Amino acid sequence: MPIPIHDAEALLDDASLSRTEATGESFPALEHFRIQNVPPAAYYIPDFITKEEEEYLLRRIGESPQPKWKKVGTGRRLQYWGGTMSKKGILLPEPLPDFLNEYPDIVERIESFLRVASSVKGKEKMELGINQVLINEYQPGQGISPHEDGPAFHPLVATLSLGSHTVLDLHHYLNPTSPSPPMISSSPSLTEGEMGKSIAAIPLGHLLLMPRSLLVLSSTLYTSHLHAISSRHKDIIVPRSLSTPTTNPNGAQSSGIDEEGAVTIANAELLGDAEVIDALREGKWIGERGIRTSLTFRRAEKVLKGGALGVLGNALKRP
Ligand SMILES: O=C(O)CCC(=O)C(=O)O
Repeated sequence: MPIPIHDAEALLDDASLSRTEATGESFPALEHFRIQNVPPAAYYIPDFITKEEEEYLLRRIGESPQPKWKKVGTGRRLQYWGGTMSKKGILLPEPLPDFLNEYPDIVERIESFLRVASSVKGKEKMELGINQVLINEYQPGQGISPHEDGPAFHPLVATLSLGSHTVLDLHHYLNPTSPSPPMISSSPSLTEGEMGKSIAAIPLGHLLLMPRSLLVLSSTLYTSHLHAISSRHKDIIVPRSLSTPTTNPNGAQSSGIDEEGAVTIANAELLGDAEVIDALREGKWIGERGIRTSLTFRRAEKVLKGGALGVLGNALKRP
């Protein structure tokens, strides 16, 4: 059973905890959170923040000025903090707001969690260096089509879920000989080079993301796979033993969706949620979706020097 991050201090005698040198904070080793049965590498950390922190963040996000929100896709709303990307994939930086890097300082919590939890002898520490936070708000029935976050960002992202659960689908590209039915990518969020590539219609895995959890995607799951959220009002999850798994070309298990739309999830062992675990033991868990707000923490690799003012400065420069 995973240890909620904010309770980790209570378990200091656990030899698998890593401790930060700077603050003395401790975290369970990252390997505890690795999601099995999906390509490398995804980590699911339940209860990364407390209920009070979740309420506070939702309130502060809700108080953002109206023009900060953009409507996209099927009506979901999004906001960027830390700056926006130029057409050439360069971040025009702006300072992050206090609710992200002062209280509850999620940015630093994620950075130190990754650094400390990944610090294993002989292995490179995971460093993110967050400089942009993308906030998505989904009403029940809204989702996001399969996409990659693209090469403008460091191939490691962390997503915090607030308010409601969702199910994230992981997709792969088809190779020409693959038997799985294709869907042709035409999503504008795909990077230019990926447009027109066929995507397997059957996801290779599903992840249940509960409120307050953190999902970390890295390595090939970032660089050569896609992720999506289907537009549903409710999710039906069944235990793996009740589904008929199929094998995709990567050799990973695909969980088929049955007539009712029930799916199996790859992160069931990591959920740490008694209600879901009990329901799965009984045969299925049904979750009505509420409004879900997700915060995606990432690092744009190229940043304009001098910030957004630099652009203005350059524009005003005389020849
Ligand atoms: O809401 C999420 O969990 C995913 C968001 C996402 O993939 C995106 O905005 O690119």
